[in-house]
Amino acid sequence: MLNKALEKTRRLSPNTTMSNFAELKTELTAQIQAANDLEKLEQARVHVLGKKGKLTEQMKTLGSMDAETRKTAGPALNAIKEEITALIKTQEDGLKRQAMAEKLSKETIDITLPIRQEKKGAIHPISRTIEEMLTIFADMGFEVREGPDIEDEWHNFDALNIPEHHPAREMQDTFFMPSDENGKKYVLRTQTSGVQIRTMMNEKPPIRVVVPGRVYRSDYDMTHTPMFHQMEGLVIDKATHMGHLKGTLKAFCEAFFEVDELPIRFRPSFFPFTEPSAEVDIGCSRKDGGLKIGAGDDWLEILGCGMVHPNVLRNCGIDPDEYQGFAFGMGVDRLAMLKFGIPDLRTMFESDTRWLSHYGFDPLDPPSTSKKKS
Ligand code: 2U9
Repeated sequence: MLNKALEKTRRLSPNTTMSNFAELKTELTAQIQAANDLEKLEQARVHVLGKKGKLTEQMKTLGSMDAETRKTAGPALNAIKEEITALIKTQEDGLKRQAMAEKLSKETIDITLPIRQEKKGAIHPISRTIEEMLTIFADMGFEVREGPDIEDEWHNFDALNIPEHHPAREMQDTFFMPSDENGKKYVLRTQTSGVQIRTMMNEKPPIRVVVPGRVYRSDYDMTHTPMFHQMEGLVIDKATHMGHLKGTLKAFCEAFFEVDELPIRFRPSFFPFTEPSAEVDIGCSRKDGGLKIGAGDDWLEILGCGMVHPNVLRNCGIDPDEYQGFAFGMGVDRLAMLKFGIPDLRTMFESDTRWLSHYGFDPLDPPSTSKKKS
């Protein structure tokens, strides 16, 4: 069959070939236009452009034509192929539109049916606590800085005046990461302090920043998880002193726990990065197994703080004779547990939606510490 067709084409003059092609185009166009659904259109496409399709077979004859005939036949066949391909696409789009219109005309929506109850999400108590804390600090003029969870040893320990053999560096406490190709050592940050180091190195005082973020220590029980959240603060300015530190933290605690005249005490302590250092307790009562903040004759430790050690300032290129500063650090998760009465820290990270619907917050409900519009 094919050989006969080829033989016929070989013997045709260029003019005869062109009129044959015109006939072929009319025939193929009619076949495509006759397809009145997508299935028939696909059959027509295979019949024309498939491996053994009519047009494909014609294109195969080009190789056996004499050079003169091929000169006109080649471009003519390619033009037909392009037109037919475009026609198929147009036909397909039209049929698809038609099918969709038919489907839509048959579908009905019963707008009287009751809506399906959507599950409502909730804000995690830790996110809420961070939001509340940042609102309070922002009102006092602090800005937020953030940094990497994977920190190099210099930013996490050395710059903070933490000596080589300090227990905080011990394998038991710190998650060590593989060193890089130059032998530089990395850790999962044990505190967010590396961010303050970068801030001091990159910005000019006065500096007033708070740094919220995840930190990591190898520990696990009711009040410790290997990942937890901290918020640290740093103020660097001329003539900054302990009075500023005490005033700032008292104002923060009163706003956070929503207690006026909250009893607060500063106990001397030691941290390598601050001198002097203190731990801060707030007044509370522990009666009948319950904890009430702001009243009673007991104390509850809530954060650590101090004046930034001169060595830390020097490590960041700040002259301690010109600038002083104070710093503080607190565990966000512990503050959330205290404020919202959550007994076990581990439950915070179990992704249990029942727990979240109990302890979580309505996203539309603003934090209690937000300034009320007057
Ligand atoms: C720089 C200089 C000083 C941050 C500080 C504390 C005291 C502290 C703990 C609270 C509970 C960590 O999450 S916790 O276990 N933190 O007691 N943090 S002073 O001092 C800095 C930080 C950065 C450059």
